[in-house]
Amino acid sequence: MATTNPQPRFPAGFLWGVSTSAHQIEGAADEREPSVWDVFSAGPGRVRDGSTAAVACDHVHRHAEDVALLAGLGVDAYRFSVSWPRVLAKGGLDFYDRLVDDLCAAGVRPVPTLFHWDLPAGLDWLERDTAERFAEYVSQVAGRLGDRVKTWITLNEPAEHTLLGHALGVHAPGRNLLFDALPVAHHQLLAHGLAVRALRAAGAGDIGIANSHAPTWPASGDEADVAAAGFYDALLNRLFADPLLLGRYPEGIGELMPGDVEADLKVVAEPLDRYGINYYAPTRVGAPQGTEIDFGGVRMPAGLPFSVREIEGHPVTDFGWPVVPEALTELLTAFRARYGDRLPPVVITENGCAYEGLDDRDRIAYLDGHIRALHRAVEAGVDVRGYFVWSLLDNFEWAEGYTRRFGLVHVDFDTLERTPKASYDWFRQVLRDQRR
Ligand code: GBH
Repeated sequence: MATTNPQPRFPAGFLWGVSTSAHQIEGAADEREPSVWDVFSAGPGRVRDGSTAAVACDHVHRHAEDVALLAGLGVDAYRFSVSWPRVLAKGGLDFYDRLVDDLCAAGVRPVPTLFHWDLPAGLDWLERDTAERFAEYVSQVAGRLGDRVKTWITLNEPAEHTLLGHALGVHAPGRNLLFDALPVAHHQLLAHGLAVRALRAAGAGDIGIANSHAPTWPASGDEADVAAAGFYDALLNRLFADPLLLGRYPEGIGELMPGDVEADLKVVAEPLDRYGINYYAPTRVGAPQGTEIDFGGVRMPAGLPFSVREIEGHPVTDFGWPVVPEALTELLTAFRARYGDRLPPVVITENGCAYEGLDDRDRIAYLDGHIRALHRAVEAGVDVRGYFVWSLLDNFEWAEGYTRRFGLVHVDFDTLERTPKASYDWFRQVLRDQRR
């Protein structure tokens, strides 16, 4: 069986890790300020199982156990996120201070993401001022943790936060603005650039962002399908990568942004040390079909200048997302070709899949295939420096509540008991083989 062979060896110093995010695991909601996700998930019909993340994995009270799981796994690094609403609460930074100490004591490098969708409830990404407020908060966090934290990630997936949260309304804050959501993208990118400056001012040397990217496949060779796929690619991939790496918006999109963005783009394009990519699946896109369409479980309104189509001929996860490891190689080599030397060393900041069960062979096969596909990108000359599995723990999967399990570790959401899955043991062995 292919999955029992040792993985091909990655370059020395390659960073192996796992990822989580604050809102999805922390719980202890009464020990922080409210976020847009607390408000959103309290509304009826927003989250599939009617749940909220008020308790989630109760990680705030069980972080010692979770750090022990990380140490047992043998990862080099742990990517978690800092909750801005928790930092706003009195003593909120104390939790991250302890977590970072525990990680360092366990020999695990802390890799905090400074924003993973849980905006403080009073703030709004439609307002430009939110970018400035973000930079202030980032300075505060860096001032407290910067003596021990050397690796920082500014934002998680501003594309998904814009699309799902502000254009389609299926995530917090639940707005249905379609193309009028574009300022949300610009303000997050500006917030990123200001945060990079704030982190540099605090002495940080290893800074990146985690963007979601997916190769976009035209539904056919027809001109209309190719054009629609190109537009989708501009909106979901290049809208975020181009300003960061090339200092400009894709053609036709800059014009839709608020005001004169030229000066802002200089801030957005502050040089980065790492470019983080969250990869799950490719997307197949064709000309509009005039009906509602399904996008990974999300209903998209008709009237958009494209339609997302099903990818056939591949296994799918419990989420319905196709399993296509070779698309990760394709994504990375295409990135290298497009951005050339402007592309900093890449880190896969998330990769994983939803499956039920403790004997999760499907997850092992998914991860195995993707790590091999990543290695092929390295062989093809892409400078890749790390790989993080999403996720350490089963957690609050946003609009899906607790109905989709991404963890290497199972969580019983009644007792909060943690149980390592087969994939946890498998990934531990992968890490051992890499170090032999
Ligand atoms: C990430 O977003 C988030 O950062 C993380 O918080 C979350 O828990 C995790 O992924 C799992 O969802 O229908 O086949 O075209 C992932 C964003 C958007 C990636 C939808 C896959 C659709 C795949 N995803 N996309 S498909």
